[in-house]
Amino acid sequence: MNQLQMNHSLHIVGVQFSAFTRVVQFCCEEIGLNYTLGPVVNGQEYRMGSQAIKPLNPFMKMPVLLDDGRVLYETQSICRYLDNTYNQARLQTPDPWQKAQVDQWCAAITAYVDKVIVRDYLLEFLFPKGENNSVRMDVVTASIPAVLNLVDVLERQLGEREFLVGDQFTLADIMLAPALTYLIGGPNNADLVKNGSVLRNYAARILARPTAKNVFIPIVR
Ligand SMILES: N[C@@H](CCC(=O)N[C@@H](CS)C(=O)NCC(=O)O)C(=O)O
Repeated sequence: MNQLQMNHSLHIVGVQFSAFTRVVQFCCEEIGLNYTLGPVVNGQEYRMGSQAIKPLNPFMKMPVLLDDGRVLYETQSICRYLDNTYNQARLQTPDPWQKAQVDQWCAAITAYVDKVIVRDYLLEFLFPKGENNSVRMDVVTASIPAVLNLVDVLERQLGEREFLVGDQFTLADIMLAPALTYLIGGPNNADLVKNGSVLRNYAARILARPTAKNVFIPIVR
């Protein structure tokens, strides 16, 4: 257990397959924190998207962090809090410009990567909304150009780099990992992220981290 965390209990209210919940979990794993994760706290179930979450998060989104009973929501804020409090901000780099780049990528990933890859593309396969719960292929087809554009943006940013920002693993890599690994493990993945490509090799490096093994597991619903 991380020394500073000795007397604190950390719980991530969320479901493990949720991409944003995985971000916070991956952050805890990278910092070496002791945490629990799940939608049930003291017998109360906080189902995804339900009104039950309102007392914890008025916007009814997961994840929510409970740190010794204190409540914090929004994935980026949770990760920064954990890194600042328990990790001497090592996942954000000491250099102000590099840190701004980390912040920029965290914001862009939250806004655009999540929308394009998770909401508009992958969720159609996970929760199909067509007739008799079939996948709406017209929706999938319409979403693919934006996915390909995003893959291109990420590949350009990575270039020859090992990590998304600068030369160290940061919160930006943590933020991207769940959506990216879902994309690479998902349908049409060989067409969307080519074998041997910069992005696929980067994802493989992230998945090879020892801290990834409890996070990037098959989906249990
Ligand atoms: N801005 C929020 C977004 C979190 C979010 O969209 N969570 C999803 C699960 S990955 C959720 O709670 N969805 C339920 C719903 O929208 O009803 C954050 O960054 O934490």
